[in-house]
Amino acid sequence: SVEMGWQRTAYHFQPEKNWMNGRQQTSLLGPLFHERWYHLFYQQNPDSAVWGNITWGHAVSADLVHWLYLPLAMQPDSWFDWNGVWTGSATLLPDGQIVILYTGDTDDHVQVQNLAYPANLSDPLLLDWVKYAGNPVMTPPKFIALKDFRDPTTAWLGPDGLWRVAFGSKINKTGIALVYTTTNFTTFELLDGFLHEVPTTGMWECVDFYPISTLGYEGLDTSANGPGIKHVLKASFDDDRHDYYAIGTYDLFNNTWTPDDPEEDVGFKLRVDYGKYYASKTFYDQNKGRRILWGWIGETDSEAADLQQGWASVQSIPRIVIYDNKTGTNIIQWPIVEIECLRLNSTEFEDVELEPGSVVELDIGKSTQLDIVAEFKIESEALEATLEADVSYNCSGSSGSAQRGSLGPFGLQVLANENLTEQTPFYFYIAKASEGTYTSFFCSDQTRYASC
Ligand code: DQQ
Repeated sequence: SVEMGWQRTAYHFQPEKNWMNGRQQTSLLGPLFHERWYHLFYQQNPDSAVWGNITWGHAVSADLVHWLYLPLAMQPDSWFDWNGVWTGSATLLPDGQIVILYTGDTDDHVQVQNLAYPANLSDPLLLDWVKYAGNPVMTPPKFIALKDFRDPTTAWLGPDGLWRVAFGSKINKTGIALVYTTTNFTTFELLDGFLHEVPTTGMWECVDFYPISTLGYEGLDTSANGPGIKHVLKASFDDDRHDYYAIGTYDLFNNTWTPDDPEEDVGFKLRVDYGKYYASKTFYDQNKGRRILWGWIGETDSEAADLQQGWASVQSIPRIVIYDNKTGTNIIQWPIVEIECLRLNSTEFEDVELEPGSVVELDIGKSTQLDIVAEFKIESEALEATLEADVSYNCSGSSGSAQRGSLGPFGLQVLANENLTEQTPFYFYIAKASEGTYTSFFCSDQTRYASC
C-alpha cells in the first residue's frame, strides 16, 4: 500500500503542527486579501487528537500556494467563545476596515455571533485580533434552538445602505438560511422570513451566498447585484456531511432567493464536489477579480490511523468558480492558475485509445505528487448507437467505478498498486435518456483505496 506516514502535502494546505497533534479540524474561515497577502484562517485543536478547543490558526501567502504560518489568531478565552471559536467570515468595508463575524460556543454551550477586527490595519500580516468588548453581537432568535445558530457568511451591502449577513439553521427537519441587517456590525436586526428553506434537509452549516456573472468569467464582489447576475446558495448538510448548492435569483428587498429550477433546489441535485469535501466557502479576490472556492477534506479512516500517520485533514486546492453559461444550470470550478508553479516537469500522453473494459498503464516514472490534466473524447458513433443507458446512475448510490455501462465508466485509476487491488478511480459516467439527452457524472470511488 502507499506509505503516507510523516509525509506532508505540497499541493494542499495543512496546519503546521498537525503532524504533532493528530486529527484536527481544518475547516476554513474568513479568507481575505489584504495588502499583498492572502490570509487563511482555519480551525484546529492545538492540544488534542480529537475535535474540541476549537481555535483559529492563521497563515498568509502571496500566491495561495506557499504559506507562512503565523501565531494563532483567536483562542477560546472569553465566555462568549469558551467552548470554541467556530466558523466565521471576513468582510472588507469600503473604508478599508476588516471585520470578522464568527460563531462562539459560549461557556454554557449556546451558539452566539461575535465580532472581531485587526488591532492594527497597517500590519500587513494582521497578527493581532481584537474581540469586540460588546460581544456577543447576536444571540439565537427565539424560534430556533440554542445550538442551531452558526457560521455567519461574508456580509453584502444593499442599495439601501444596509449590510446583510446570512446564517444556517433548521426548524425541525427543515434547513433554513436567515438574514440579519446591520450598519455598524455591532447591532443587528433579523429580517422577516427566510432567505430560503428546504424541508427534510436538516441543519445547514457554513452557508455560502454569492453573486455569479452570467455574462462573463470575472468574479464578482459579494455585494454585486443586478442584471446579468445570479446568486449561488450553498449549504453544508450536517446530516449527510456533503455540500449542496443551487443557482437562483436573489430578491434583496423581499429577502428571498428562489432556485431557477425548483426541482434542482439546494440538496436535490448539485453537490459542490463529489469526493470527500465539506464546509466549503468562497471569497472574492479583489486582487485578481475572481471568486475562489475552498473546502475542507476530512479523513475517512480511523483516528488511530491518523495518529499513526501523524496528520489528518487538508484544505482543497483553491478553485475559481464561474457560471456555466453553456448549460445555465451549474457552476464550473478550476484550480487557480498559481498551482501550476508547482509543476517541475511534465509527461504527455496523446491519442491513448481506451477499448471497452480496458486498463491502460501510463508510465510516469517516479513521482510523489502529481497534477493531472486529462481530456476524454467519446466517439460520436458510440454515443449515437447507444440507446437509453443508466439514467438512474449517481456517484454515491451506484456501485462506483465497478458498475460497467454502455457509456462509462472511463477515467483514471490513481494510487494504484500493481495488481489493482488498491486504487482510487476518478471517472466519468455518462447516462443517456430515451429522448437523447446526456448527463455526465464525474465521480471518485473511495471503496477500494489504500488505507494505512
Ligand atoms: N464545524 C464548526 C462549525 C461548523 C462545523 C465547528 C462545520 O462552526 O458548523 O468546529 O464542520
